Amino acid sequence: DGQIDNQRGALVVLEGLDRSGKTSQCNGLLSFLEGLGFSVESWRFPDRKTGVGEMISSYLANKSQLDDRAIHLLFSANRWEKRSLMESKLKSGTTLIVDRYSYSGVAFSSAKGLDIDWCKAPEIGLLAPDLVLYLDIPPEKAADRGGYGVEKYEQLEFQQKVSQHYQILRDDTWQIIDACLPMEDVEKQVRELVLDCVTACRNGKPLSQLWL
Ligand code: FDM
Repeated sequence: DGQIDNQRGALVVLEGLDRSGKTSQCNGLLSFLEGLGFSVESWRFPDRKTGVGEMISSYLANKSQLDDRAIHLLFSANRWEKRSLMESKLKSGTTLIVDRYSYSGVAFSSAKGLDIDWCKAPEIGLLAPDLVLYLDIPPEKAADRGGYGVEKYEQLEFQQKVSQHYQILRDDTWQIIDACLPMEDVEKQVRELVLDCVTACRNGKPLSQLWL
């Protein structure tokens, strides 16, 4: 229809512990929405391809050490360097499916003991997601799913702390999905929630900013 140019895309974020199934759901959503004819891209944070992303990647692989606050700010900078592209994509009608965002940033850093408000501060002004799908799984169950890799943070005790810190960040953009259900059931819920969200954005729901 004639209004197509004004219809913005949706900013959909998937969050959850390692091994909660985020990445599979992101991939599934991408092909589902493409199949329906929507303009859609799948993104992830950290974006390891930028200069900042390379520093993060080396830290996660235990190839470099950084102060807890320094790495926190790099994760945040990695989102800031993508902000304007994110905004132009959304405004031109492309829906973005994003694997991790500021909630990971705050949950992982505050789980190390950093003050939560300090952790949130550098995220203020980034684009707020229209929908956050939290794939909820007990840390012990996630650990059973083929185990963790070798990167920093992939240990049960730390994931338990992260899980608790995620709970503090829940807001009204969040939908909690039981990630222990069979994958097809998770996928069905995810699709329904995302379609509603995409529709609301096309119908003029305004873009907003984080934590204001
Ligand atoms: N992570 C991710 C953070 O600590 N802060 C952040 O801002 C983001 C986006 O990095 F353990 C952590 C979460 C995870 C690790 O993520 C790398 P992927 O999804 O495994 O690439």
